[in-house]
Amino acid sequence: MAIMTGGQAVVAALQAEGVRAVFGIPGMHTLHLYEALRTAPTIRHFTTRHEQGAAFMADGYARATGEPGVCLAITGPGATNTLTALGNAYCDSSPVFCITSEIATGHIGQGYEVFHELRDQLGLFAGVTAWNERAASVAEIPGAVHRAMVSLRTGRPRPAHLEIPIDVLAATGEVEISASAAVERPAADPGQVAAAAALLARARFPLIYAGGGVNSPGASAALVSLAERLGAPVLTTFTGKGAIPEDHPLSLGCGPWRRGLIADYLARADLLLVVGARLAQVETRDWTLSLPKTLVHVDIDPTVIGRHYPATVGVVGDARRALEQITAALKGSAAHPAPSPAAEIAQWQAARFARARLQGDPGFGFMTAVRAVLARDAIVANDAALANGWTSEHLPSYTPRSVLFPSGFAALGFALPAALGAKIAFPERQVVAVCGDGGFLFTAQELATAVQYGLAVVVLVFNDGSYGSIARLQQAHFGAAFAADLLNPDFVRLAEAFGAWAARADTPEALGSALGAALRAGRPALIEVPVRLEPPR
Ligand SMILES: Cc1ncc(C[n+]2csc(CCOP(=O)(O)OP(=O)(O)O)c2C)c(N)n1
Repeated sequence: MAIMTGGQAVVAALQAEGVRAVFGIPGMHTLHLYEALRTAPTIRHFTTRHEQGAAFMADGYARATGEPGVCLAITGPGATNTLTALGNAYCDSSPVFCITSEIATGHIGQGYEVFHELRDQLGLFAGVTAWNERAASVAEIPGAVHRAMVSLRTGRPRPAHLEIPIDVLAATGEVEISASAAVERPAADPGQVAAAAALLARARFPLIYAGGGVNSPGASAALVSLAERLGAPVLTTFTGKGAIPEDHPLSLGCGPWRRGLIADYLARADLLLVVGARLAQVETRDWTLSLPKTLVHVDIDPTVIGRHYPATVGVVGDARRALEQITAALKGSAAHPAPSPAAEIAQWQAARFARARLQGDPGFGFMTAVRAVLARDAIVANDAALANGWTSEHLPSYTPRSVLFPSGFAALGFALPAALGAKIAFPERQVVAVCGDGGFLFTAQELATAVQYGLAVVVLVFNDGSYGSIARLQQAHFGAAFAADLLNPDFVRLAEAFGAWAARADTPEALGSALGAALRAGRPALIEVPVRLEPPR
C-alpha cells in the first residue's frame, strides 16, 4: 500500500503496465495527472497540437507495436477531440487507451453547466470503445487501469476509455499497485480446430484471406507456415497488409478481389480460410461477392464469424494460436496434392507490374520509386486518400504492422500523427506518411510536434488541389464535381515554417531522390508531389 494522489496513482499504474509513451495536452482538469507525469522516470509524455493528434499518435503507436497506445485529454473539449481518432481505432481494432478527466464528482449529472462540462461523457465514448468506465476514488484507479489494459490486450483489440473526476485526481488515498500479469491470448476450442483441419485436409484448392487480426509477428509466422503446408495463396485486407511478406511466393498482395488472378482463384477455390478479417462491406462490394461454398472463419470475435457469410466451420480464438493449432492438427494428413500456384503467381505479378509500367500508371510509378528508396522494414502510414489505393496495390510490405491504414472508419488526418506514434515506438526505422492535400491539412499542425521532438518522419503530400476521391465520385455519378476544390497553401513553405525539411517532386524519379535526401536529412520532412486529378476509370 502507498499513499498517493489520484494523478500519481494513474501514472504508477501505467508504469506497472509497462507504458513508455503517452500523448496528450494538459488542462485545468488534469493538473494533478500532469504533475505526476512530470517526475515519472519511465514514461515519456509527448505534447501534441490537438487531442485528435494525440489519439491518432496513440493509434499509430498501437498499430506499429501491437501494444496499447495511451492518450490523455481533459473533460469536455479535449475528450470530444479524441472521438474521431478513437472511432478510427475502434473500426480497425487498434488498442488505444484514452484517459480523460471529468468534472467534479458532486457535479456529474447535475446540469450545473460547470466549466468544461460534457453531458454524459461516458455515453459519448460508448460508441467508440470496448471498455468504458469511471474511477470514483483514488483506490479504484489502479484496478481500473489494469482492467482496461486486460481488455486492450485480450479480446478483439479495441479502444478503452477511463474517466477520472478532477477531485479524484487531486485527492490523496491509499493504493495498491501490482505488477502487470502477462495476459494469455485465448486458444481455440480443439473441436473447432479439428473440424477446420478436416476441411482443409480435404480441400483441393484452398485460398486464404488474412486481415488485421493476423498482422503481428507471431501470427504472421503461423500464417506463413500454414499457407506453405497447404500450398494456399494468401490475399490480405488493407489492415492485414504485410501479414505475409508480399514477395513470398504464395502472396497475392492486398485486395481488392476483382483483380486478375485473384478473381480467378476466388472462382477456382473450393475452400476459403478467412483469418482475422471481417469480410467487410467495401471489400465484398456490399456482401455481393460470391465466395467458395466451404468457408472456414477464424476470429477472436465470435460475432464476426458467420455475420455476412455463413461459415462452414467457425474457429474462435487468437489468430496465432488458432493457426498454430490448425497446422498441428494437419500433421499426419496427406500433403496437399495440387500443383503449387507459386509459378503462376510470380508470372501474374510480373505481368501486372509490366502492364502498369507500360501504361504509365502514376500510382505505380510513384510507389515503385518510394519502395526502391525505403528499407525493407520501413513503416508507411496512410491517409484516406487516392494514394491509399496506390500504397495497397503498388507498395509491397514485407513485415507485419509496417503499413498503417485508416480502413473501416477512414478518418482523414490519420497519416501524419499515426506516423509520429510509430516513429516514437521505432525511432531506428524509417517512417513515411502518405497523404492527399486535403487530409494532410486536417492534422498538419502536428508537424510542430514532429519538429519539437525531432521525430524524423517524411510526409508525402500528393497534391491534386482537391478532395479528389470525392470529386471523382461526383464526376462519376453526376458528371461534375462540387465543393471539392481546394486552394492550398504552398506546402513547401508551410513545412519550412514549421522547421521541417521540404521539397517538391513531380516525377517518380524526382520523388525517389527527394525521399532519399529527406531520409538523409534525419529530421521531419515533407515532400509535395503535384498530381493531376485523373478521371474515374
Ligand atoms: C474526417 C473525414 N471527413 C470526410 C471524409 C470524406 N472523404 C473521404 S476521402 C476525401 C477526400 C480526401 O482528399 P485528399 O486528402 O486531398 O486526398 P485525395 O482524395 O485528393 O487523394 C473526403 C473528404 C473522411 N474520410 N474523413
